[in-house]
Amino acid sequence: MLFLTGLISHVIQRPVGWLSWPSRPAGLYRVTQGVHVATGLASIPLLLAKLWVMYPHFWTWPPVRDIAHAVERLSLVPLVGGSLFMLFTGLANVGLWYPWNFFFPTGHFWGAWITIGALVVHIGAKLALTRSALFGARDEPPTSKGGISRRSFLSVIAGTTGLVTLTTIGQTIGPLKSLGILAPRDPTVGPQGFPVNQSAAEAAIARNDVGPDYRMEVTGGVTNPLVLSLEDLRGMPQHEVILPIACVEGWSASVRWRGVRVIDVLAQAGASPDATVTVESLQKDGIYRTSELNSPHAHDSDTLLALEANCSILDIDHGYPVRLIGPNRPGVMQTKWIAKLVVA
Ligand SMILES: Nc1nc2c(c(=O)[nH]1)N[C@H]1C(S)=C(S)[C@@H](COP(=O)(O)O)O[C@H]1N2
Ligand SMILES: [Mo]
Repeated sequence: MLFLTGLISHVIQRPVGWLSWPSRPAGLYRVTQGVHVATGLASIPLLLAKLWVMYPHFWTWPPVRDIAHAVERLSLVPLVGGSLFMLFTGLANVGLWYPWNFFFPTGHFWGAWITIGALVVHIGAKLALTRSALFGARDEPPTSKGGISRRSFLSVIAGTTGLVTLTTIGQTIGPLKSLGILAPRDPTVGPQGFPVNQSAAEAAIARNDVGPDYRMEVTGGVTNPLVLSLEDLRGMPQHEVILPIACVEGWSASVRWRGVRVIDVLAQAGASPDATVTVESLQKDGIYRTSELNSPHAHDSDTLLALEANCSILDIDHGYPVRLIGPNRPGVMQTKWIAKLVVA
């Protein structure tokens, strides 16, 4: 589950030819990513408990009995190392803490393949061992640990896992909000009633860039390139839609957006009906300054160039003057402070 939901998030952000992530259902990514982060957090006590129980077995003698046993033991290095790496990097990312010098998504992605590969090898070797154990001596699992019974040990672990889940999913699931004491974000706190990820100051957006001289360009493969002022955009038909910002860090918040449909702008520019679009920000650097609208996302009537959130003009930290908002997209692809739409 953890592996699959993670893979989904990865593939959406780095599109591959054979998969075009749909724009519907609008809240799907919110669910897959919420599940990813919640199951990841819940796995932490499970992994620690498993290591605690297995620890004495790491030192058994002789270290290797036969080939299957050697494979099983060797696979533990990437399995244990990988699992610890995945849960640590995931937790740190949720806490916006990066005590390493690789790019988090890349490291977390390759770590996942190593861990899952090691798990498959480990289970394969274990099956071979179990089969031979049926005919030979048996390796009894520990029935108690430091004086506590197996049963109470298991209930402590189940309890801890449940507690972690209850105290963190409140960041997404409204009715559990009051229990969310360990939740890294409160989805209701921030300008206009929802959180900010990367403020205008952090993105080095200058006041000047978003003043009266602001223009949004529509260029690339179009018959009628556009240069639109904020007034031009306000003069076009406005649409309202309630869509979540669903951040990869696991929090999400529903917001009422108002603005211009991307399809209306594409039609005015004379883009082809299967056009894809690169959305570019005024932000000068940083990896999240652009995002791709694949064809289903570019042509969804709920994909907006938002000018307002929750019934007031966008706060500069939420992307004033214009930000992208579309159904079923990861937060990182809801580009703020739009400068340009480049059509392909
Ligand atoms: N230009 C730009 N747009 C951006 C980002 C960014 O760093 N730069 N961060 C993204 C991320 S990770 C998220 S979760 C959403 C958050 O939007 P909000 O700050 O309005 O809640 O904006 C996205 N848009
Ligand atoms: Mo995000």
